[in-house]
Amino acid sequence: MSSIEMGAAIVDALVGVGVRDVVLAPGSRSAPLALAVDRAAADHRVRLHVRIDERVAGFTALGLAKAGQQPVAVVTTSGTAVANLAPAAMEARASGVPLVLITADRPAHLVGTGANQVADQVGAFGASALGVVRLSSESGDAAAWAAGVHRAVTLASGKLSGEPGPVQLNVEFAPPLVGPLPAAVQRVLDVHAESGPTQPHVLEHPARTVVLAGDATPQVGAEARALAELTRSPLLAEPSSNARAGECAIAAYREVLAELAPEIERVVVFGHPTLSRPVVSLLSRDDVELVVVTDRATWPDPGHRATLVARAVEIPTQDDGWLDRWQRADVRRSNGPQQFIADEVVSCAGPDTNLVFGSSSIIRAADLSPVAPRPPLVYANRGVAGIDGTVSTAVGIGLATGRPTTVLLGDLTAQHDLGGWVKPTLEPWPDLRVVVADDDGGSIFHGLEQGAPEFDGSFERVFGTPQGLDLVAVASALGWTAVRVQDRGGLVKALSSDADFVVVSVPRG
Ligand SMILES: Cc1ncc(C[n+]2csc(CCOP(=O)(O)OP(=O)(O)O)c2C)c(N)n1
Repeated sequence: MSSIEMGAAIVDALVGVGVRDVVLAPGSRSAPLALAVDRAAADHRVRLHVRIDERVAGFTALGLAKAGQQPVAVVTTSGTAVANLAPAAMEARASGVPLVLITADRPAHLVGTGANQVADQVGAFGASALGVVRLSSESGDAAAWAAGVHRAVTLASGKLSGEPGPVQLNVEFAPPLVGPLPAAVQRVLDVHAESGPTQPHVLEHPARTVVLAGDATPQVGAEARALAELTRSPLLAEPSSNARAGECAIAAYREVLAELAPEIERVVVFGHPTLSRPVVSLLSRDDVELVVVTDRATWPDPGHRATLVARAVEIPTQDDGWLDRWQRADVRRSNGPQQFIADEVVSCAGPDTNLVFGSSSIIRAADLSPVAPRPPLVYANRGVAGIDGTVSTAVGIGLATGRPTTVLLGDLTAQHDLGGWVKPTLEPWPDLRVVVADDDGGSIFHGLEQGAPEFDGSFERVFGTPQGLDLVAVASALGWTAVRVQDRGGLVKALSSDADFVVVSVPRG
């Protein structure tokens, strides 16, 4: 894909999301945008205003947006041109005026090389900008670039956040910068900020639908479950979705997708799904209508396919046979070494307790565990899925809720937060139990590309990273009642004992 295509896609997306005015200052790097916006103006799809001084351009855009009460885009070339938008950005932030600051850039590999008119301009507006969206002609496609524009304009509009202001859209263009423009494409994203639980956005046309619930708060999880049950839709719920309950929840959905995904026509997403590749491919399909339900100002759409973002939706009830087929296909096929640990801990956690998952294999095992009849409240740091701070997070959750809390995590994840095992003597401490799936190293990597036999020679040292630590000895030294168990029977016994630190030995793989 080329810079010319990216320039055209950006302008098409601006038009599609409702931007009516674009202010442009001339330059070379921004040429793909200049040509595309000139065509859009000639076609009466936008009003174009050209100013030679970027500071003038910025304030002109500010005036247009202030009085028009709609997001306005202002386009500059790379280098100091960008910095000239700073005064207007500062004013726009303070007075809540929606501006999209489109700053053309050179490819990132040129920053710091002495190449002409290159500065490190990402984040140039500092605290004035509500956010930065970055695009490059060297990665992504027209759908991805349009999705970036939709995010930038929605964020600037304050539609979902209630906080309008300036957003930087930094776009790297690699040569060639000019050429014949592709045909204009209408790319529409509906953002329904006015919808909500009492006034959902109504989708009338029938489509074979699944409700997909990623990591979410208990409230959002309950909404996902309620929508699935009301409409008899299969519910594909990750362990920390707080929706993995009830008869619509398909426990082994990740595996069932292999059979039934081709028939899905609409996905309604709640929360932040991150756990499995079958879900990522579902969310990337262009023959699936992707509806995102969110109460946040940003929304998950890694495949750049969302067509509707709303705070709540109403969808038609599904044909009887659809849910039935998912339920009949809901049979787990795989059984990895950590599976029994996830199954037992999930089934033992009562409804008035918290269950906190570490990242890596264990939460993916729980993603195949049977649906618990009365599940606990579930938490996980899935924002960026780090293996750091998991015990400490669980301590915070236990303290905030006052409920008994179990944290289930891998051995490296546990060791990463060794400082979090220390119980401060003068501080309140929650009712907390730690359960470690101990396979002495990172098993997740065995299932990824680096687990292939050709990397065997390097695997243990740079991916597996076994530490050989006696976790029970360390935990005991820190005052925990720690035990090691070797199998399911031992785990069941330990979970009904007083032990607050349970290490389960499992083979890696
Ligand atoms: C802070 C941080 N560092 C590194 C990673 C990369 N990473 C992901 S999983 C993993 C290994 C986790 O091992 P373990 O906790 O034993 O779980 P297992 O893979 O065995 O299930 C690492 C290093 C990360 N996600 N977060």
